Amino acid sequence: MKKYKEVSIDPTTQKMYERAQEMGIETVWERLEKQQPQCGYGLLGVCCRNCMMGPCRINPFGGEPRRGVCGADADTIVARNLLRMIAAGAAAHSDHGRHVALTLLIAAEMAEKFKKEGKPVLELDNMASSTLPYQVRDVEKLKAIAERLGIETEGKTVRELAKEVAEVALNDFGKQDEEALAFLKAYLNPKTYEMFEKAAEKAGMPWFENGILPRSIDREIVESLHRTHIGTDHDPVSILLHGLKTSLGDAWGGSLIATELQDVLFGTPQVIKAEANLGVLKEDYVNIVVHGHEPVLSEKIVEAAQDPELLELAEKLGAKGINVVGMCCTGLEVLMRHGIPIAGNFLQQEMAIVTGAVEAMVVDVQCIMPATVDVARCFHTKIIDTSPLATFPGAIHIKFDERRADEIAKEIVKTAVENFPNRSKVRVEIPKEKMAGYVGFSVEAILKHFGGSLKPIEEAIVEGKIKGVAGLVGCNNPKIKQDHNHIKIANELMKRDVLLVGTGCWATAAMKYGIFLPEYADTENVGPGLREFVKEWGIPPALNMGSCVDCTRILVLADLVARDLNVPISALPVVGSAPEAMTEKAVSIGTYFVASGITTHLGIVPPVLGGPKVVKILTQDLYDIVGAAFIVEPDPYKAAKLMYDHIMKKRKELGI
Ligand code: XCC
Ligand code: SF4
Repeated sequence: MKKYKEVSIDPTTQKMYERAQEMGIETVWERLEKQQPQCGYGLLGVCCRNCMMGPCRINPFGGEPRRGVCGADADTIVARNLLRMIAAGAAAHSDHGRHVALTLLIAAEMAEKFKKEGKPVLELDNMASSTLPYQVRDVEKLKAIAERLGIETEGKTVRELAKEVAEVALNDFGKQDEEALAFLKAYLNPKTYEMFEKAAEKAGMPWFENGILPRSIDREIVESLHRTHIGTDHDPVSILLHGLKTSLGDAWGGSLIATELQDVLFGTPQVIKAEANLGVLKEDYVNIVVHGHEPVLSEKIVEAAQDPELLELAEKLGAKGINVVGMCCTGLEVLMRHGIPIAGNFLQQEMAIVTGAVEAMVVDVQCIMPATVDVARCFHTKIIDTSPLATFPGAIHIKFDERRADEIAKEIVKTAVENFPNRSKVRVEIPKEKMAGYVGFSVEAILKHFGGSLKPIEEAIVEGKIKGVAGLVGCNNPKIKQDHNHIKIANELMKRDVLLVGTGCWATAAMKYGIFLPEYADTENVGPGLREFVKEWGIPPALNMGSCVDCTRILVLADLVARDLNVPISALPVVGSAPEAMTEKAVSIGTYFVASGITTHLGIVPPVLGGPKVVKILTQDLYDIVGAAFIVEPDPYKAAKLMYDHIMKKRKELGI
């Protein structure tokens, strides 16, 4: 058993972890311990299970066996395994994006149907009718997207535009021509586009049509599985090039579509103050935790929790009200748009249940541990799974259907409310710690804050007040003390006058320790230049840009600067980092950052060290192919230094 201080730097996690131990509840940290020692072949990436002649593994010390039964060597196996990770990560993001595009289409089609049935026409044409399960909340953004995509907007209703934009998005998933994605073409600056076109040629593989420009989101994912099937692609260079291509289909396709169309449906985030950490759970309230990734669900739960009938029921059952809080990325979605408090990041999902104060944890897809069901059994908490593609044995299944979204969301909230009397009051212990912070820094909100352009940031960079920008993203991983590396790397960069933008579980971590408060600039963790800049503009030294699909907001921001300077993204003094990476999605994000030209640090060594050629490509050769590469460094201090050095190198190259 671990000491509580070893698992996390977060006092709420420490307390709840101790409590779990006292109660004999097994958590992620015990399960990790039981897995020790973890398989060395797996850690190095040299085991292959891609066919039934195997499983095969390569001797990492250079002796026999040097090849799998089919003859594949260590580099082939490592590259194939990595490509499969990228493909799975891209699939998760992109399927999420598809779901959003389908929701927009369904809403537009329902508006059309209702109109034919003689319901109020104007409201439906504007898609602002409350009879629709989903409306268009940001008409301006819808128009802006349509214009980028080259869709004629003149004289069209919101409904027609929504339908057309959704159709272009959906076409990007399954089209069969060789053209790059419509969304990529609409969003990417020409200089970076050119780099994508030429990347494969530079890598000595001119037969890659379109270079590493993705043709369709699904196709590149399918091709990843095809290439890695036994007896297909064996050259680590071409396998990895296709990895870049697949990840770019995520970045400039699936994830981008998710972010952009979520903004259309639910509103583009604007700066707003909110709170984070387990202290946001309320003793006298029905507590509902929305956990997972898709706001198509969590938005509706937030709405349903304001239903007067359900509020009345909650009071009747002895609660003061209904308190919806978030967890992981779907928590960030409702945090960014409505200031709904966020209870924690990935490693706090079990901890939230251990408070004994959660009536229901409502989950959709991704990053939800099946263990939540086991922990919930020790309390009255109900785990409610909602996605037809994610079922948890032992949970309550209330599967979601967008067409009946309101009805189902109410049913879910009612289930939670009715569970309130089952709470054992003596078994409730909510840690009091929580922290305020400003969130909602969409690209639009940033532009608005700086008076319509990024000039003030660019000038501060040129002057040297800010040395550059770092995009910090990604998960928690129990192999690292929770949030430790997130915060250390953040502080070390801010000390060196690097402005931070970030998403995902990093953003929740940063918020918990006050980094999203403008006052944080007064601490010793922020350098004098950055301090002066953020004080002048009244912003915190780090900007929360949202969930993990919102990493595309970081890309769009970088793209705008690249356009202003007429250079590819790779020329900018910008770096990325996933200090506590865990998921396959994080692998896809890291890869698409690098492919897009942003050198990216990983704080967890991915399973690639068994393939020396692969390691060389990822950490060196990619500089010549896409102008960026990976930095792998588990030590947060060294990592921050390496990232800073990269920023300074880019400044020098730009002559600033
Ligand atoms: Fe999951 Fe998105 Fe990672 Fe957190 S950061 S552990 S992916 S919730 Ni996206
Ligand atoms: Fe072994 Fe080759 Fe089959 Fe992989 S594909 S399991 S290396 S025989």
